[in-house]
Amino acid sequence: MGKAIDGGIIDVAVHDLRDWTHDRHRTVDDTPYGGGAGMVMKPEPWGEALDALEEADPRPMTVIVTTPAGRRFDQALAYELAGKERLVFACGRYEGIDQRVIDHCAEHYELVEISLGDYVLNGGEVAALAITEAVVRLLPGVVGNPESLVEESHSPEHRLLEYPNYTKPPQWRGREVPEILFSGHHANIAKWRLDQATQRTRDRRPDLLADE
Ligand code: 6GU
Repeated sequence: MGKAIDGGIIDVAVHDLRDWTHDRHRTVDDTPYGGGAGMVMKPEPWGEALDALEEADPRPMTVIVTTPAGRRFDQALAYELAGKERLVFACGRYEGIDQRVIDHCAEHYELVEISLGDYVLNGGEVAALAITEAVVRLLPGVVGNPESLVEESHSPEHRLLEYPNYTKPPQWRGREVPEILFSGHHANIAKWRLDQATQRTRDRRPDLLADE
């Protein structure tokens, strides 16, 4: 992401939601209506923050709310987001954000609720970083060699896990590099790699082979 910023491909800003509070304690949460554990993020600071960001830049905002209840993040969604002009991550803390903020975003912006997977993070900040890194590396000029985007795991071209990689030295701690990789026979090497990728995927992620 640093390279993309330095190269002028993206710009990034971080905001503190408390900048849009007005009380002495800069309160962003409150107890849930209906009772229950934990705190819920108040709608007013979110509303003012989103208004301010909208006002500061004419580009259409795609608002991403990070939540374990969202659409599962994957490489296809990373490609979708890479096509957007302006991503705004709303990182919730505590038990969540008042639902009216989500509904407001759905009405006024393009909204995507995203989950990294079936586990719970305390806040959305780490998730936002992970999503950002997956998206930014897809932008032209960020990854050094664009071909490495084609062969990698989960690329839309093959949806297999990546084959194992080797580099020098040819022996290391008694372990050898597979002989085929020294053969110079590009067709055989490609076939071996496809076999390896297929076998790995069958062993580790059979779900990837099951659909389509
Ligand atoms: Cl995107 N956010 C939070 N807070 N927890 C998560 C998540 C996201 N994905 C899985 N758990």
